[in-house]
Amino acid sequence: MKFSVSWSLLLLCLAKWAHAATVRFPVMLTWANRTVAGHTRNVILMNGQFPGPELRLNQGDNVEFLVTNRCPFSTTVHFHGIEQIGTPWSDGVPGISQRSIETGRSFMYRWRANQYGSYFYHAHHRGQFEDGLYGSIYIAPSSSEQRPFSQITNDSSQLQAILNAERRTSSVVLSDWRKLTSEQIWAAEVATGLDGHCASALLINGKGSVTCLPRDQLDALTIDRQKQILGNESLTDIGCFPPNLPSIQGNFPHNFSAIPPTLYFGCTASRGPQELFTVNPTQQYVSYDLISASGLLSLTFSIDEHDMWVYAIDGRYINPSRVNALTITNSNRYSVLVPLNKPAGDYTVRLVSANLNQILNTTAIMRYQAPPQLNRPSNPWIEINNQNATAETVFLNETQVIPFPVVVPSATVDETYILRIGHYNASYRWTLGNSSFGLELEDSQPLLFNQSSIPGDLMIRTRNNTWIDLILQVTAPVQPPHPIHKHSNKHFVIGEGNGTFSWATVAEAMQAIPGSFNLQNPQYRDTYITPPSINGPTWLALRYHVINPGAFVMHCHIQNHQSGGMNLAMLDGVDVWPTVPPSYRYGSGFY
Ligand SMILES: *[C@@H]1O[C@H](CO)[C@@H](O)[C@H](O)[C@H]1NC(C)=O
Ligand SMILES: *[C@@H]1O[C@H](CO)[C@@H](O)[C@H](O)[C@H]1NC(C)=O
Ligand SMILES: *[C@@H]1O[C@H](CO)[C@@H](O)[C@H](O)[C@H]1NC(C)=O
Ligand SMILES: *[C@@H]1O[C@H](CO)[C@@H](O)[C@H](O)[C@H]1NC(C)=O
Ligand SMILES: *[C@@H]1O[C@H](CO)[C@@H](O)[C@H](O)[C@H]1NC(C)=O
Ligand SMILES: *[C@@H]1O[C@H](CO)[C@@H](O)[C@H](O)[C@H]1NC(C)=O
Ligand SMILES: *[C@@H]1O[C@H](CO)[C@@H](O)[C@H](O)[C@H]1NC(C)=O
Ligand SMILES: *[C@@H]1O[C@H](CO)[C@@H](O)[C@H](O)[C@H]1NC(C)=O
Ligand SMILES: *[C@@H]1O[C@H](CO)[C@@H](O)[C@H](O)[C@H]1NC(C)=O
Ligand SMILES: *[C@@H]1O[C@H](CO)[C@@H](O)[C@H](O)[C@H]1NC(C)=O
Ligand SMILES: *[C@@H]1O[C@H](CO)[C@@H](O)[C@H](O)[C@H]1NC(C)=O
Ligand SMILES: CC(=O)N[C@H]1CO[C@H](CO)[C@@H](O)[C@@H]1O
Ligand SMILES: [Cu+2]
Repeated sequence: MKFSVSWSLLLLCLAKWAHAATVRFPVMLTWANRTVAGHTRNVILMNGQFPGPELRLNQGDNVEFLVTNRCPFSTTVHFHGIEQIGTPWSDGVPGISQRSIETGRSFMYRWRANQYGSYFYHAHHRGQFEDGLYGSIYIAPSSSEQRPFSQITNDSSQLQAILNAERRTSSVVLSDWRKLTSEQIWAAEVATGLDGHCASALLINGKGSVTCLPRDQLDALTIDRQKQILGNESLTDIGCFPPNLPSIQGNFPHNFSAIPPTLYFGCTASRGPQELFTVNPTQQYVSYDLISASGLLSLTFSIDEHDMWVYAIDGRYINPSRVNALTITNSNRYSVLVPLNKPAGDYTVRLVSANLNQILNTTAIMRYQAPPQLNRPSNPWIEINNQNATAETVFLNETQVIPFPVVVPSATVDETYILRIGHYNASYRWTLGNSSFGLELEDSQPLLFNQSSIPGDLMIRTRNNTWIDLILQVTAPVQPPHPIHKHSNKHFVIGEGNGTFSWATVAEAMQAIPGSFNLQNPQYRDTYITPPSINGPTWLALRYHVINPGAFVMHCHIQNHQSGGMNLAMLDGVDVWPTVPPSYRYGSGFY
C-alpha cells in the first residue's frame, strides 16, 4: 500500500492524541417553569436540566455540539475559553459569527479541544445567560502536559493521590440567580433608566436558598467602603445598594416609580435544596473545577477548616497556591485540590458576594464518607460580607499568580488601542471604546460574512501574526471590577494602575512607571478584571497575539453591562480570513 503524506499526518495526529475521538453532544433547549432557590419562574433547560449536562472530553477530541432550540425565542451558544482555532463560525456570537438559531431550528457547532482544563458553555444571545443556559465543559489533559504538582509535594504516594484526584475532578457551577427573567430585567432597565445590579440568590450547582437578613444584621455587616459609597443611605432589604446613588448610576434621568419588585428591594425568604459533596478521605485529595456562571456578582468560595491548592485558572496550570478562600469573577474557572485531612464530618461550603454592591450568600455541605468524628458546626474562614472570619484566613492574592509553564509575550507590539469603559448616555448603557454596542446589532449580518455590517467605531481590525495592546481605561465614578472576556485565544495581563493612562503606548508608560508592568511571567487568561474604580479612574493593560483569523468579540461578563453595550468586535487577521463553509454561511451548520 502506498504510504501517502496524509497517512503519515494521520499517524502523527494519532500519536499525539492517543484517545482523539469525535464526541457528539446533542442539547435540546426548552423554556419551562422551574423552582430555583425556592422560587418558580421560567428557566432555559438543557435536555430538561438546569444547569446543563456536563460535556466531558479528552484533549484533542473533536466536538459536534448540536443545539436544538425549542424555546419561544432565538438563541446561540458560546464555548467560553475555547479558542476555536480554524473554526471561527462555531464561536456562537449572533451578528458576529452566526445568525441566531430560531425557534424549532438546530445548529451544529464543530470545534476541536486543543486545550485542556475547565471551561463552560453558555447562551450568548441578549441576556439569556441569566435565564440559566449554562453548563460545564471539562477537557482531561493529555498525559504529555507537564503538571505543577511537585510544587505541592515530592512524596510519591501523595503525588499519585493528586493525579488520581485530578483524573476524578468534578465541575462545580457557581452562579447568582434573579427572580426576574432576562427580558423582564431589560424592560425594567429601559423603563427606569437604571443599571439593575442586584441578584436574588446565589447557587451552587443550581441549588440554593434565599435568606432575608434582619435590618440590624445588614447594617452591622455593611463595611466602611460600602458606607463611603452609601453616604446617608443603607443597603436595601436584599442587601443591595439602593437605586438612588449618583456615584453608582451617574447623572442620568431615572424613573424610580417604574422599578419592579425584586430588582432592588423586596426580600422573600425561600428554601431550595442544598448541594452535598461527598468525599472519600482515603483518597487524600479531592479536586474541584470552580466555574463562575455568575451574571452579576463576583463570588468568594471557601470550605470551612480546609485548605485549597489552586492549581489551574481559566483551564491552564499555575504555580499552585495554598489558600482558604478565593474570589472568582464572572466566567473565570479556578481548579482546586482540597486535602482531606480533617476529622471526618460535615463541613460547610460557603459562597458569598465579593462585590461591594450586594451582601448575599449561600451554603453547601462537604461530607466525609466515614464515621463522623466532628460533632460540632464547622468553623468558617469567611464572613458573609466577604471579610475574613479569622486572623489566619488566606485569600488567593490574584496578583501573585504565575502561570505554569510560563509563556512570555512579545516585548514589542504592532498596535495599541485605548478603550474607554463607562456609562454611555444612560445608567444602563455602557461603552468599551468610543460607542455602545446596541443589542439590536445581534440581528445584523454576521461580521464573519460581511465586515461592514455594523458601524466601524464598534470594531477593531488586526492583521494576522501581529501583537496588540488593549488598554482598558475605566472612567469614574464608582465602577465595580469589570471581568473583561476576550473570545478566541487567551491574552496576557501585563499591567494595571490607578489614574488615567496618559501615554500613547505601553513602552512609553514603562519608561515612566516600570513597576506597574510585568512582561516576565504575566498571567495568561481568557477573562480578567479591571481594577475597581472607587476613588477615581483605573486602567488595565492586556497584550495578545493575533493567531486565529476570524470575527470575535471582547466584552464585559457582567450581563447587564454586556447587554448595555460594553462589547467590542475584534476582526482578527483580516488579511488572511478563511472561507466560511457554505453550510455555516447560508444554513445551520450542517454539512
Ligand atoms: C409558568 O408559570 C407561570 C405562572 O404560574 C405561567 O404564567 C406561565 O405560563 C408558565 N410557563 C410555562 C412555560 O409553563
Ligand atoms: C520537589 O522537588 C523539586 C526538585 O528538587 C523542588 O524544586 C521542589 O521545591 C520540591 N517540592 C517541594 C514541595 O518541596
Ligand atoms: C446626609 O445627612 C446629613 C445630616 O442630615 C446632611 O447634612 C448631608 O447633606 C446628607 N448627605 C447627603 C449626601 O444627602
Ligand atoms: C414612570 O413610570 C411610571 C410607572 O411605570 C409611569 O406611569 C410614568 O409614566 C413614568 N414616568 C415617566 C416620566 O416616564
Ligand atoms: C447566609 O448566611 C446566614 C448567616 O450566616 C445564614 O443564616 C444563612 O443560612 C445563609 N444563607 C444560605 C442560603 O445559606
Ligand atoms: C482579619 O484580618 C485582619 C488582618 O490580618 C486582622 O487584623 C483581623 O483581626 C482579622 N479579622 C478577624 C475577625 O479575625
Ligand atoms: C498581593 O501581592 C502583591 C504583590 O506581591 C502585594 O503587593 C499585595 O500587598 C498583596 N495583597 C494582599 C492583600 O496581601
Ligand atoms: C454588508 O452590510 C452592509 C450594512 O448593512 C450592507 O449595506 C451591505 O450591502 C452588506 N454587504 C453584502 C455583500 O451583503
Ligand atoms: C476611538 O476614537 C479614536 C479617536 O478618534 C480613534 O483613534 C480610535 O481608533 C477609536 N477607537 C475605536 C475602537 O474605534
Ligand atoms: C489603587 O488605589 C487603591 C486605593 O485607592 C489601592 O488599594 C490599590 O492598590 C491601587 N492599585 C494600584 C495598582 O496601584
Ligand atoms: C496566523 O498567524 C499564526 C501565528 O503566526 C499562524 O500560526 C497561522 O497559521 C496564521 N494563519 C493564517 C491563515 O495564515
Ligand atoms: C445622543 C447623545 O447624547 N450622545 C452622546 C452619548 O455619549 C457619548 C459619550 O459620552 C457622547 O459623545 C454623545 O454625544
Ligand atoms: Cu462590566
